Amino acid sequence: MSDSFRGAVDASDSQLSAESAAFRRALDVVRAVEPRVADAIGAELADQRESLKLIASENYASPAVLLAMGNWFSDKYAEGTVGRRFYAGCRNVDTVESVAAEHARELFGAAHAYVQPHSGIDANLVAFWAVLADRVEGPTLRRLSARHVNDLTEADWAVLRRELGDQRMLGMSLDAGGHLTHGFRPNISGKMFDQRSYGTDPATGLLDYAAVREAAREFRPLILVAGYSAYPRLVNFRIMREIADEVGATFLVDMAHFAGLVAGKVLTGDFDPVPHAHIVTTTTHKSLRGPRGGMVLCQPELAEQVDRGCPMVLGGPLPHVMAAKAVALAEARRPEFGDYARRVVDNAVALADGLLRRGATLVTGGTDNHLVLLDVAGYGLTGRQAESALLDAGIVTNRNAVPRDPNGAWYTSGIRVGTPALTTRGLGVAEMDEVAELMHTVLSQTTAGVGPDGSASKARYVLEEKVADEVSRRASELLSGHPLYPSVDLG
Ligand code: DSN
Repeated sequence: MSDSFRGAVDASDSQLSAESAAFRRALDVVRAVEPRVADAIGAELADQRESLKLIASENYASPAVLLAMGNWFSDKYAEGTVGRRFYAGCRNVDTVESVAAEHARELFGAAHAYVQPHSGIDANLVAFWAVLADRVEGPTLRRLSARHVNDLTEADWAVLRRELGDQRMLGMSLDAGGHLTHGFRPNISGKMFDQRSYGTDPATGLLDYAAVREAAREFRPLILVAGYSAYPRLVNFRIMREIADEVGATFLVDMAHFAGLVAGKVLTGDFDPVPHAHIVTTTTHKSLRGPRGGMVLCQPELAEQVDRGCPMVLGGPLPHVMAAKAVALAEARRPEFGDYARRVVDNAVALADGLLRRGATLVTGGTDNHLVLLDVAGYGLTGRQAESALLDAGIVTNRNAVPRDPNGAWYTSGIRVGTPALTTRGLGVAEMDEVAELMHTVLSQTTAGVGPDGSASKARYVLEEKVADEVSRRASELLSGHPLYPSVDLG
């Protein structure tokens, strides 16, 4: 495993064997009850070891993070917050929640951290409700802010819906790389808010701050959202905050994708959202390399409302996951994590360069962060065809819309790739050229297929088995130099 990962878990030889023993025995216990589950867990490790994981939102958590989740905290209810629970017996939950929040505050330089959200969507919902409660005037909202949500009657809810009215949210458009939870219809945020989006410059693919300012002046949103899941460049949060201030908006940044780059101090100054935003949301499992989950950081004036996240919009906290968040955040405070974050970006730039040299088209022409967005139309493919062909060759990616995508959000014209996982595994800049070569080989040798009636298909494709097999062999060879979880031998 990579030096950075060794550093992150500080693994000595004796710990390595301890990890093998821990996972083996845990699986034996599971196997005694339901062997199919134990087998699937083992098979998942084997699959992850064998595939070239380029999904930009995935990573590999350390054994310490994984082990922190499998314990008795899973049995505990702990609605409420530290020291103010709706259940008795939460003293140990209070400990892990406090430790996780302390690490989060220190790591990100945040005034307040709320570590209960179960996912990024949940973190955003907590943040949206906190802003609504803080900003929207109305007697029912005020009562809601002051009391337990269960105290509201049906009549209260009817009044509340009227009070909320059509609050406005301005966020990045989905096809420019924004996220569903930033006010789009398939998500509840699209029903809670009257949403408008800002896109990117058609010529450069870059965020156009003048256009954002113009949209904000015209639309006057309650919340201005920045953050993305498929934009390969940096966002200047200082400028975005200036725009928010000019129109009286609360500035919210969803840093789910790049939290690890903020934690590792690769994104600083204007590019660090924490000093500029009123409220920041994130997941903990992407570039931050923690357990699956979410988190909210905010300025002091929003802290009380944010802490009402459970039970306002969240189910009972997951104390076992908060324990794992605490471990991951402690790991991210180590100097090695800064090296890791820098190498994530170096690798993404090297991968982009390798693809460009082979003639690929990249949205914005490259990357400044952890992800690269390929427009695969140049290969004569849809994103769906490219994703499937790459998977046949052991390369795991996901299809993604590109700006103004003619194939829509289902078939798409793009493939999004990211380097957080391969960097954890220890691959470096030199190996990114081979990854680019493997991807290009598959994409250039795949052709679009036809449907049963002979018409062009957006899903079917043709890739010779021998090409897929050869790429798969080369990918395995590349990965064999960087074994995944070498400290874990399931036997
Ligand atoms: N599903 C995540 C991603 O892949 O980017 C975002 O929620």
